Amino acid sequence: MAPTTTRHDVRRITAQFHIHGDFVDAQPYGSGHINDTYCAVFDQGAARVRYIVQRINHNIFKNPLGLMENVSRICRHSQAALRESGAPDATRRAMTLIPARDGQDWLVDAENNVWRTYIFVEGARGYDVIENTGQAFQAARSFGAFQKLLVDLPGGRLVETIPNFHNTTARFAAFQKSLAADSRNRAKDVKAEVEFLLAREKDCSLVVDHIKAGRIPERVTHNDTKLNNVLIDDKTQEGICVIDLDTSMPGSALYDFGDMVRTSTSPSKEDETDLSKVYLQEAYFEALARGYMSSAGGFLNAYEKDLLAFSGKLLTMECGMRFLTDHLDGDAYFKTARPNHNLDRARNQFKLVADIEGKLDGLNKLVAAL
Ligand code: ADP
Ligand code: GN1
Ligand code: MG
Repeated sequence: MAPTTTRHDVRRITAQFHIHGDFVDAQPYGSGHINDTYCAVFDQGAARVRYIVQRINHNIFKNPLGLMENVSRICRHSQAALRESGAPDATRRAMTLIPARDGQDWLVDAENNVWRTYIFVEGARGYDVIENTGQAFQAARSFGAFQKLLVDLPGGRLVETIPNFHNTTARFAAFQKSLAADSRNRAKDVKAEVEFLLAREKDCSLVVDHIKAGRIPERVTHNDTKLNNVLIDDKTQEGICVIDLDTSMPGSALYDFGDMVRTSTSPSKEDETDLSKVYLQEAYFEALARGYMSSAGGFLNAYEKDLLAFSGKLLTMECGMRFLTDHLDGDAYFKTARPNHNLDRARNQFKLVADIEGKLDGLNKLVAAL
């Protein structure tokens, strides 16, 4: 099982960042599957102030310093754009890194862990399960605006923090390799799931082939547009801040839209085991498509627009395949909280894929009508 959040000496870590006041407390925070995230509280006299302190999972991100250079460039560019536009409360609308005492935007500790500290975006939260179509519209508008903002990111191509991250052809090959190795002797229990994927091998290469042929352009994309990676303002319900920038790198607009469909159209969590509660709600898909087109519609080409609905099926299948692969590998990648957690997640995602398949024609019509 991949380790669940381990305790670190966050007081000692934060002492090496430019944070004013006295350390009060730090607790594990959020429901991310990858990094170790803490919320640290400081007493600054007039107020208690919270910070997000994260240890980058360097088993997954093999080049954490390259990753931090990406994140730093994106944060600075976003802050500059906000200041230029005169937007109020800029530190709530884009992530802001607190520098370490040596002036860098990150810290390398004695065990070679890479740490960073962000200003805590107060008065907003991310949702693991969507509550209304307004949230879908807002999340999609925010991720589209994020892509638009990064169209003119200065400083050259971003580092690929995980090469081939959404290369579904390569993901399929990795799945087949794990299946053949069957290192935990689990293949015998997942025959139906394996069949499900093998029957859909062709789908895996469609977008990758369009990209190779130049029909779908490379863009700077977020690549992890889970609903809980956009914070929604508690009062106004506006999508206020895109977070979790670790996979922001060259990608396809379709990866971002597809992962929104995966995480924002079903009424239950991605590890729900009652599969009757897992299905795509058309009204949520429509809200996503409208929100996304409102900010990204101006730069998408015809191929991208045509494949928006398909991308929902593709990214859901890809994620299910990654969960199943991790189950076969013995749960080495995603954090898990119970036995067969990754298998439950895979089954959940495949149910959603099957449901999207049945609705695809209608969804395509919906997009075309926009
Ligand atoms: P992971 O890659 O493990 O998903 P995230 O960067 O998404 O890590 O952070 C985990 C959680 O911490 C998020 O889901 C969110 O709830 C919270 N979080 C992260 N950054 C901030 C921030 N700047 N302000 C408030 N909450 C945050
Ligand atoms: C991980 O970090 P988090 O929890 O936002 C994963 C995504 C998956 C997602 C599935 C770097 O996202 O790719 O879609 O879990 N991130 C990485 O919930 O692998
Ligand atoms: Mg996250």
